[in-house]
Amino acid sequence: MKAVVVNAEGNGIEVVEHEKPTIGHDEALVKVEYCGVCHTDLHVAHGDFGKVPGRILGHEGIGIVEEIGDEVTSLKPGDRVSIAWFFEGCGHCEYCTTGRETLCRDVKNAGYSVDGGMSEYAKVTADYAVKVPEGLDPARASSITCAGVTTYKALKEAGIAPGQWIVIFGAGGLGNLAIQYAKKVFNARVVAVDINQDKLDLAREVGADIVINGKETEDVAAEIQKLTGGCHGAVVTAVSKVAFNQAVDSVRAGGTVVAVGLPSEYMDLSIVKTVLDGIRVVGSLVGTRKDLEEAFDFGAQGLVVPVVETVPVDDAPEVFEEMAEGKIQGRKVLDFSRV
Ligand code: 8ID
Ligand code: ZN
Repeated sequence: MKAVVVNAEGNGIEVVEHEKPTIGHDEALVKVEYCGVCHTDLHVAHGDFGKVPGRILGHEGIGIVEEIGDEVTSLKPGDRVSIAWFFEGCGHCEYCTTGRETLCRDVKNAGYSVDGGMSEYAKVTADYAVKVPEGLDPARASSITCAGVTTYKALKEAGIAPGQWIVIFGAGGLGNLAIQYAKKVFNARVVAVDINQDKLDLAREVGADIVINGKETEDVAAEIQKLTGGCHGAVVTAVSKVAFNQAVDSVRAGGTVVAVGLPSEYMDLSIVKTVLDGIRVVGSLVGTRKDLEEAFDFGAQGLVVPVVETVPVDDAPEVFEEMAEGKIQGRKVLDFSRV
């Protein structure tokens, strides 16, 4: 079967012919239809979290269950399911038992610590694969499997209430969905910041009330303070410490900054401002199975419509290059249904 893997040097990707997986008692074999390319795949391919040569990439996978192990009761052949970054937790640690399963210390992550969704067939731990509801287009569902659930969860972490201001830094794959969830699900007022004008045009189209070009605006945080009186929350999906620092200065006293993007850098944090303004800075990692079920449901209701372009699997190397150069609008999704 065809698969997109990290190359032997652990610093890039290649499309290869790969052995089809075999499943264990608690697993299911999925015939993959679509898998989106997330910026995290680029970090993994470049070894930003440690080199993983030979690993099948992908954690925005969607496909149809073809076969189930003899102990599986939660799925049946024909079900449409996700292959997500949160692939499996231990099920019994303090995180798994308190609604914070993505923080499990023995977690498995698709496309990083175990093989992921960028292949014609993938295996999943059946109880951890989330079913895709009827009426949700599978290519669009692929984007919700990471970009959607991650930003939906980040907005929950921001504690944003209807009518309040949220600023989204980075309006790429994650950011454009963050804007949609913020607007349509949380009923917030939304500022979008990006350094590429095409991303801001899309941000406007999907509902941002205010857009700010970080390259052309001298003091982004001051502008946000002037226009909104300070945002109640910020979600940072940009892959740059500049945006993290601007986010801290963009929120009002009592505001929450949710860190989502993964640049390999440190952010500056004024201790005095953090203390005197009572600012909360929190990290947020994808979402639980329940979060994904909810995020899918808002997609199925048509409240959130991921912007996707499907491309042939052989185009994967170009897609990764385009992502590195910031040229993609929404998501490019590898189409395994046509392999
Ligand atoms: O669970 C998580 N925390 C999680 C889940 C999924 C993805 C984290 N991520 C991480 C990815 O690993 C990546 O580091 O979130 C980051 C964004 O992923 P993405 O949305 O898939 O990447 P993208 O489509 O390339 O979008 C990034 C956007 O940031 C803008 C770019 O123009 C682009 O639109 N951007 C950059 I780079 N620097 C900026 C800046 N200084 C900026 N926008 C505003 N200010
Ligand atoms: Zn991702």
